[in-house]
Parts: sequence; structure tokens; C-alpha cells
Amino acid sequence: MAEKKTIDPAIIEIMAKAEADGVSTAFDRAEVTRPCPIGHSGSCCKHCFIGPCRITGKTTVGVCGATLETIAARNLARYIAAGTASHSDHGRDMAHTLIAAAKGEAPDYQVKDEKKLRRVAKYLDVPTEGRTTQEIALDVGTKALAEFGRQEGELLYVRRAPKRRQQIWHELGITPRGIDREVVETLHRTHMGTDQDPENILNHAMRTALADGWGGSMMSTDISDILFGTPVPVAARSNFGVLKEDEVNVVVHGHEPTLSEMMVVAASDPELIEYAKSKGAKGINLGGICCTANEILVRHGVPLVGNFLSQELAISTGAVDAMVVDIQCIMQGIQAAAERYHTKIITTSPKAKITGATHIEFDEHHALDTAKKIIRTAIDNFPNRGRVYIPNFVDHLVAGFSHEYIAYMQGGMYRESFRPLNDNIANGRIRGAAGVVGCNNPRVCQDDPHVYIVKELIKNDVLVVTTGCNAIACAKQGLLTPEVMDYAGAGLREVCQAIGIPPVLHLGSCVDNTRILTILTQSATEGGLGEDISDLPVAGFAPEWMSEKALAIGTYFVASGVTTWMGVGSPVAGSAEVTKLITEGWRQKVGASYYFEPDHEKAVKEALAHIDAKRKALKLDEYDPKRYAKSATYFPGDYLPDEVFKQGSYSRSKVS
Ligand code: BF8
Ligand code: SF4
Repeated sequence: MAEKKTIDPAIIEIMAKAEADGVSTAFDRAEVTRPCPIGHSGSCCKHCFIGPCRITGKTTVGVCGATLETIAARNLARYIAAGTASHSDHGRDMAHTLIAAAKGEAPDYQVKDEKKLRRVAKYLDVPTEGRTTQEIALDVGTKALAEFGRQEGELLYVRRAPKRRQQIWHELGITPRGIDREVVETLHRTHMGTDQDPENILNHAMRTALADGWGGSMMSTDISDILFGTPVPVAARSNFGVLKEDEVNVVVHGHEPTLSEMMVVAASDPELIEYAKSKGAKGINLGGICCTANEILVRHGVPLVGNFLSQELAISTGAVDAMVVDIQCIMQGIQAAAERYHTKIITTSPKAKITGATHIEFDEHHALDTAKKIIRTAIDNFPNRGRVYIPNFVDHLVAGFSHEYIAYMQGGMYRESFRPLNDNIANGRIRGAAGVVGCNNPRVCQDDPHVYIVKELIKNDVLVVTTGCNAIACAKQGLLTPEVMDYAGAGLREVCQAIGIPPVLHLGSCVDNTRILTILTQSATEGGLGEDISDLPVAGFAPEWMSEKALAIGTYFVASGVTTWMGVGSPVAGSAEVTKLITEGWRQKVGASYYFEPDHEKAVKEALAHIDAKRKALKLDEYDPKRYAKSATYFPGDYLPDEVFKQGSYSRSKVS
């Protein structure tokens, strides 16, 4: 039943076509390939060729004597190292691009946000007085790059965390040093016969994740803003209905904005539009999948085609003339799907090739030329289309809430602060805040846990910030619009109306989870809600996580003081001791716990109780959903037509 696999109406509709066309998708393959229960629970070690050693109960240790606890902790640490490496390598490439732009070697990139450049220069101890933009940019890029290979001292960005947090990290000895160093050290420690104390392994796993959150990912966000502009709210559209039957559809998929930004420029090139017309198309239509989609959505309003589990099915529309990919979260299955249609898969990164795909290597020194070549290839492919069927679903959305803009909304350019939000959390209009982020995973119904959790939270007066594939799930269900105020609790609605923000704020891609770290720090240091991130009434969720990056993100949130609920299942379920170490153990160490809870209804209940406990510890007014909004200035349905409100779900509108 398609309905059990996804709640996305466009996916439900296209599944039948995909099946008829003989396309195998992750939804199908997930039924055939079940996870190995031993590996799934973290109880299999393959760190040397004596093994793999599977701890099944009949065996209690590996051949080398490694215990289940050690094996589970090592496995988790390695996931986190891979996630950190992926985000951080992306950040490193951003630094290279900034340096090339500053030297004039990448003429298609310029510094777009000088204010942000100067702010980031301060974080990195780069002098700005009397210097040109190019000089500052060159030093910022060079200093950022040095953070990856740093051998002495600690990451400069650590100073951006609240003082108390920095102290906790110092006391535990988990302040990150060089980004690459922490990743390498995790691989070393988890090599056969090295670190065999689960607690010690997990401490270093936190240090590695912090190198991602307060290092590679944070620098990636900063440099993207410097080069491409800091996002401000922008209206856009989402889901398969954004594909156009009569235009050349180019779908970008992956993560690095260096490529997708140039695709935006190339897609509006008049010469190429004329070329498209010469092939019988009315124009060039750009859309995105996964995080690179979020990057160009928040800066240019480019529509979202879908999230992680939409990638193969978008091809099944027969309307995608080229799917242009770079790095991360790109299923190899898209190539097999594309071979059933006319779609060209174009790989662009030397780090990520797919057998059978067309490779057009992207190089920041000739960025626009390469982007144009890619678009031209897509145009040439347009006449090869077979039968096209585009499920006619589209939703509207508002995205682009950078932390700078959220602060700006609370007082304008001269008085921007987090005071209004802090005050309204203190007085109980807002019960708390939550970050709901992360992937799709075909082991659960696509988008269902995402949407359930977000709706429950806003109904309970919890302000939601979102990124990554959760943000796209919210977009596809119409949750990123002001109209969603109808589903928000009365207090939260009042505040959102007063400030002029929707109750669910789209902050960007997965590396932009670092915007949440910045917001949390600003809120914690603004006053009135304690002095550290772990004092705040907040929670984190990744309801449908699947990637190693998601584990790195979850871990850096916990190590930064945010108790986090991951859905789907636990990668350390096999070890009660490791589970205890990352829940109770980490609560004692860093003031937050890492939960893996497949029951998303239970996760929300636990998170609300956690938020209330934090309120109590801060001696704030007890949360009372009936206290505010008694003046009857608002009635349900003020934002949505009655019949839509009564359906209980906004959106799923058909395109006219
Ligand atoms: O970095 S949320 S499936 S697309 S890993 Fe991947 Fe997960 Fe989507 Fe972006 Ni993030
Ligand atoms: Fe087995 Fe130990 Fe080798 Fe792991 S490191 S595979 S537990 S012998």
C-alpha cells in the first residue's frame, strides 16, 4: 500500500507509474532487504579481518575479547566520524572557493554579504580595519582552512558557545582541536586493539561531533552566506507540481551551493533560454532535491521538488531532463531509474561518480561555463522525452529564516535581539522551542513522523525551527506558511503574529543546523533563561534519520546541551550499557541526553515533559495553554478557509 510508505500525495500518485515502468525504488528495495538485526543494533564488529564478530548472546565477546559495549561504542563513534568528515569536507571546499574568489581566480564568485564577512573575520581573529574586502576574504578563507588541519590549541569557533558550555567541554577534555584531527583520532581509537573503554570512546565521539557543529558545518554556513548572501524570508513552492511539462526541467540534487548557485545563474541565461526554445521547450525550469535544494531555496526561492525519498520517483515523471548531482545522499538507484527514461544523471564532483552517469566535472575556477555546459546537455536531452506524467501537487511556503533575520525580526536593525522571544518563553506564551530536522528513511512512512511531530509541537505552543529533509517534508505539507497559525497554540500564535513570523521556521540545509546553535547561544546569553544552552526549555528531533551526518548532528546538539530524540531505532540498541552512557551518562556530563525512540508520539510526550521540567528548573511560570489569547481577536479559520481547517490538514492543493 503506497499510503503506508509515504504521506506525500505526489509520491503516492507516481508510485503506480514507477511500478508500471519497471522502476525499482528504495521503497521497494527496503521490503526485500531487511536490516541485519545484529548490525542494526550495533552488535557486529568488522574492524579487523579476524571478524566480522557478531555478538549474538551465544557469543559475548569478539575473537579479540572486545565486549559488546566496546563494539557498540566504536560503531557509533565511527558513524559520527564519517558524518563529521562529510559536513566538514563540504566546509573545506567552501573555504577553498572563498580563497579562489578573493584571489580573483574564481571570477564567477564574489563576496555578496560584506557585513557577514566582517563578522566572521572577528570570529577568526582577522583584522578588518582599513582593509579591502578581498584582503579580508582571503584571510578569512585561509584561517578557516587552517581550522581543518589545526594541530595545536582548539577551534576558534568554540568561543562562540556560551561561557559555561565552554567550561563544561574543557572540564571533560572534549573541546575540539583540529577538525581533521578529531576525525582521524576517532578512526585511530576505534582501530582494532586501541581504545577499549566505551565511556572514553564516547567522550571522543562527542569531541568529534563538536568539531562538526562548532567547526566544519558552522564555517560552511558562514562562508555560504558570505559568498551567496545571508538568507531572508522568501516565498516559494514545493513538490512534483513544480516540474513543467513544456520546459526543460533541471533538478539539482546534493549539497554544495557552489554548484547549485551557478545553476541558478545559468538557468536564466537568455542565450540558453533561446536555445531551449529552439528545441521546442518554452524555457528552463530549475528545481531541487535534498539540501542543495534548500540552499538555493533560501537564497533565491528556487522550488523544492522533494526530499531524500523523492529522488528516484521524480525521475519516474519522465519530465526530468537532467538530474545534476554533487555529493552526499544521492542514491545509486537514480542511475538505474534514469535508464528507464530519457533522464541524464550528471555527476559533477571528482569525489562522487556513478557508473553509467555522465560526468561533467565542476570546477570553481570555471564555474559558470561548466553550469552552462550542464544546462545545454539538459536542453539537448529535452526532445528525447517519452511519456510524461507530473502529479499535479504543489504547496506554497516561506523559507529563509537565518539567525540574523530572526534577530532582526525582533527589533529591527538597531535593536535586534532575542529579548522578545526570551520574554515570551519566560511568560509561557511560548512553552519552548524545538529543532526538527533530518532525513527520510524508508523504514518508516515517508514524512509522517516529521509532520506529526511538527504539528504536535506547534499545537503545544512550541516554536519549531527546521532544516534538511524535515524542512522539505514540512514544505510539501503546507506547514511553512503563515496559515499554519491555525494549528498553533494560542500563545505561540500571538507571538508569531506580533513578530510577524510563521510558527515553523525553515533555516536551511543540514549544515545550517549550526544556525540553531547560534540561536541557542543568543537565547542563553540574552538573559532570563539561565546561562547555558542546557538550561533552555528546548528539544531536538530527527524523526526519520538515516545518515551518518544525522548522528553527528544529533551528537553535537546533545554535547551542546540539547536533549535530542532520534526516531526509527537505535544504532546501539544491542548494548544497554552504551544506551545508558548516552542517556543518563551524557545528562550528567553535558546536561543533555541522546534518545533513540521509534515511537514518535512517545518522543513528543517525553520532549514536552522535558521542556516543562526545564521551565520548572528556571522557576518560570508553569505552562498553561489557556492563559493567553482570551480577547477573541482570533478565530480558528482566520487563516484557512473553514473547510480546509476542518479537514485537519492544510495543503495538498492541486495546481490550477
Ligand atoms: O544533509 S536530511 S537525507 S539531504 S543527511 Fe541527506 Fe538527511 Fe536529507 Fe541533506 Ni541531511
Ligand atoms: Fe572481532 Fe575484535 Fe576484530 Fe572486531 S576487532 S572484528 S571484535 S577480532
